[in-house]
Amino acid sequence: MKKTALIFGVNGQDGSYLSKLLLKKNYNVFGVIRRSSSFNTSRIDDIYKDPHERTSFKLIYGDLTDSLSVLKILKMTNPQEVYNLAAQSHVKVSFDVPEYTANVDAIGTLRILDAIKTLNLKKTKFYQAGTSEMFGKSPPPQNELTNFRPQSPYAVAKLYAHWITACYRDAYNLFACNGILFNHESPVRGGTFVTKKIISSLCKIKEGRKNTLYLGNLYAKRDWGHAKDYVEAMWKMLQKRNASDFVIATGKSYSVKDFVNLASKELKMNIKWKGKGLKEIGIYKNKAIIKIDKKYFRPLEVEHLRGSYKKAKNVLNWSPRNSLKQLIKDMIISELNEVK
Ligand code: NAP
Ligand code: F7E
Repeated sequence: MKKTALIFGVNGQDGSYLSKLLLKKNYNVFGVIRRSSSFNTSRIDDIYKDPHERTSFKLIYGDLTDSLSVLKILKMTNPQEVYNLAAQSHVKVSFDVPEYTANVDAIGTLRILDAIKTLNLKKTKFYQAGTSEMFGKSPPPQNELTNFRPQSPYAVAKLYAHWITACYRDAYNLFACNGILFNHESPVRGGTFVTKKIISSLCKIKEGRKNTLYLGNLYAKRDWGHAKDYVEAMWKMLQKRNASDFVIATGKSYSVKDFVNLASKELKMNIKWKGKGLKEIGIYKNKAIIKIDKKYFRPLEVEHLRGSYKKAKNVLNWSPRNSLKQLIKDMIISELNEVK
């Protein structure tokens, strides 16, 4: 019997990788997309081009801010597995739209959980896309027992989602897991996240199609993994007999400046740094190609995230397969193809 999965956020970075993984595992996949005034399915369009996968992959309109649509979709699809990947996922933007972020990321999660409970879907397993941002100010290494000290409206909203998932699991005996995922990237990462922005700009600068890359805080450190590996961990969580919460990370961290240096090395661009603070610049072929713009700083910053994935390794037999170097290579190959 084919299993059915329902993915909220199907056209996002993770949704596109997870769809492909589940289709490979012979699932029927339903994905929820929002109505948009322009096409918003570029990350999943290739699935439609495959005549075999097209029959197992269906898109439905819905929105996490609309409980009627959430309830209707769960009733109609009656899935064995639900993945909630939908979110206003940009930390900086969450300071601009805090109420909307809470509505989607926090209450949106409640809407799905309550629909599962109300419809009495006893066999439905639920995955919640939690984040290392919830650790915020707690120093590394962070694991499942580390205190949450969120530093943004995004992280606070995700913290509500984390606890309401645990609450519904305990109160109503739902199979509900929280993944606490550290940053993960890929060639289809959104263009306003720092890794994609750096790679995309450096490739364009190298090809003579752009002059300057503007960045914010170069010294924040992140634990960056590959989205391809991380969606596999999501699936593994829902295959266990018991529901639990897991940190998914690589265990290594690098600063934004380290990331620029690694990417430029891969592109064979020799960048020299000069100056300090807002005056710091990156020089390539005698030109300042990297400058600091204070508009990219956040009202509060998370300085250092580095996760311990020991529990995932022991319980799920999961470890990251791709190194940061491999991730950067993947992103560069895809970007250069596009630029050219
Ligand atoms: P993403 O690329 O920004 O995708 C977010 C998805 O959510 C998109 O499909 C988006 O649709 C959808 N969405 C936004 N608002 C919605 C709404 N009101 N109703 C229904 N769908 C809505 O994010 P991602 O990187 O794939 O991340 C997936 C999930 O993991 C997110 O919840 C994110 O917060 C979380 N997370 C990500 C990371 C990471 O490093 N990538 C780490 C930890 C946790 P549109 O295309 O219409 O906007
Ligand atoms: O920033 C610094 C910035 O926006 C990373 C989301 O997927 O991962 C992501 O959140 C760091 C921060 O990711 C720029 O200040 C410097 O310290 O790529 P980011 P994020 O905020 O870590 C977590 C785990 C999630 O859950 C989120 O959904 O880079 N930084 N200069 C910059 N960041 C951006 N975006 N743009 C800059 O110009």
